[in-house]
Amino acid sequence: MTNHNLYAALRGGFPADLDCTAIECADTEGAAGVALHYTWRDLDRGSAMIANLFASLDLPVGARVLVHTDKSVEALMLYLAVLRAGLVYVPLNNAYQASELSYFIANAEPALVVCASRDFGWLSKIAFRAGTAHVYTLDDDRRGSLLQRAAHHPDAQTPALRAADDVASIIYTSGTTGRSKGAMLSHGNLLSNAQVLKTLWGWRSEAEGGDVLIHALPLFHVHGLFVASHGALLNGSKMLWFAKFDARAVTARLPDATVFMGVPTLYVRLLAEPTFDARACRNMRLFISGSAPLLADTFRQFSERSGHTILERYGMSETVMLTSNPYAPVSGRLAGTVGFALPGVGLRVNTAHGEPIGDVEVRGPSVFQGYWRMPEKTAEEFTSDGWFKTGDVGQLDAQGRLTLIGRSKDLIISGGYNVYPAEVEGYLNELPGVEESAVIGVPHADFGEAVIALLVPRAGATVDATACIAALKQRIAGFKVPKQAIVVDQLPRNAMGKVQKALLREQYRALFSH
Ligand code: MLC
Repeated sequence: MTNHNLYAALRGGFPADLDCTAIECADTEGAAGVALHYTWRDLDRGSAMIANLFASLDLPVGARVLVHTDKSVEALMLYLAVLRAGLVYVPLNNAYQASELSYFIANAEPALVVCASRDFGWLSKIAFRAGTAHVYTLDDDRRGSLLQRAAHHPDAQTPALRAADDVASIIYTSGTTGRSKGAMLSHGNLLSNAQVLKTLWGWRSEAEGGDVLIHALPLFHVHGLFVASHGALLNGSKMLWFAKFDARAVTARLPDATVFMGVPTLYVRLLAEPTFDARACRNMRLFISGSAPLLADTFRQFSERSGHTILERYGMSETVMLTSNPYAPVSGRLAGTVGFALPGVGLRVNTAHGEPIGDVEVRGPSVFQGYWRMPEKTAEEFTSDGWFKTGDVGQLDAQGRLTLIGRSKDLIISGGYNVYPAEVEGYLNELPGVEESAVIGVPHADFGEAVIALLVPRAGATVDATACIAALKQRIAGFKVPKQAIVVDQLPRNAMGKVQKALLREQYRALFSH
């Protein structure tokens, strides 16, 4: 049997000289204040040692490794190790708190959890109670029990035999009504997508001058973990690694890079940075945007300031990347559209009654294997003829170019993070004095959309909006917490009794415009 282990394919992309730099840490220093560099050999050996540690634990086939750590190169090695060991990688946003983690651990039933030392106390309690056998720590300064234990294991390892449709990773995506669903992505899903993008986005070989990617996105989502990391690894290209995005620090390193990937907020922040200009971008080849709609205004301003035309693409956790504006000609990259279906991706707009706008449906080699332990939800999200319903609403032009127009589900995208109003409303409704709530997204210059809440007090009760926000900050990840809460007497409802969110969005759309 051919081994479809994704690591084997990524390893095949490493350069012949394994001792050259694979990753340079741009915002973290090593001992004695020296910039941290990792060679390709370091990535290979480090991930082998962790994979061998996992093998020594005799974890069952398909065991999940749940990861809740800060961004670091060792966290990337951990991901590669999970692939090599043939286990299933389950990354979680490091902003999640105990109530959120409890759900994910109960749902994923991980055999092994890796977390930051600061969270070990509460997180290990949740994990051990749920039956997790091993909890290791990994900090962003190379400390923690994971690396201590891995250090005792050999630094060579043969990637476990995996079939193309074996699950490599589960990425949790929030549900519109219920709790998050785990999208199962296989080794084949991830590799096929990475290979298509390597060609489409013109990743350059060493002979063509090579590429250097600025990696400034989180490692727990499809964008930073798969699109960015796989792109560089598969092409054997160096990464300039930022643990955290900072517009000034990134601008200072742009002259050393050729490729940048970001959510629109990162582009907005680069534009707000006075040192960002065409000179800083002089060696850049490609700026890619995704995960949220890029405003035409940002697209235009960016082009004026930098001389570069952002390439916008479209994807989601369940499918990895689906469409892209053209790499060439640059003039084919249009603001407000997400471009054409990637080679191998089937894309259709399911239009009723001959309307040009409809539900975007897709199929192809990167479409996921289904939701983890939710066969009925999986069935609901596919059409009877096997197309995945993205939940986005769009329009195709005569050439096959897709423009996204809206969403069929109640979803807010804030700074590239998905926020599901129903989840936040659930937490708000539990607060004392709150009868009901409505959470909506309104335009916001930095985050694209900002989460806000309308709160209706119980009869005779008073509700302090600021206190409600403070209470929520103790319970859920900060990016989900409303930036503003407003106390109202009642919520507008339609004849069916449903809250009219479109009306509320209209009413509060200027809340953050100055
Ligand atoms: C942070 N905060 C946010 C936020 N990020 N609030 C709303 N929306 C966000 N996205 C809040 C924190 O809770 C905190 O609040 C305050 O901002 C400062 O936190 P921080 O961590 O210092 O923020 P910052 O570093 O500025 O983060 C902003 C950001 C980050 C834009 C750099 O959000 C980010 O990296 N976003 C990228 C998300 C991403 O990778 N998406 C890809 C999804 S994959 P307080 O109140 O405590 O001060 C996908 C598929 C696809 O969608 O197609 O790609």
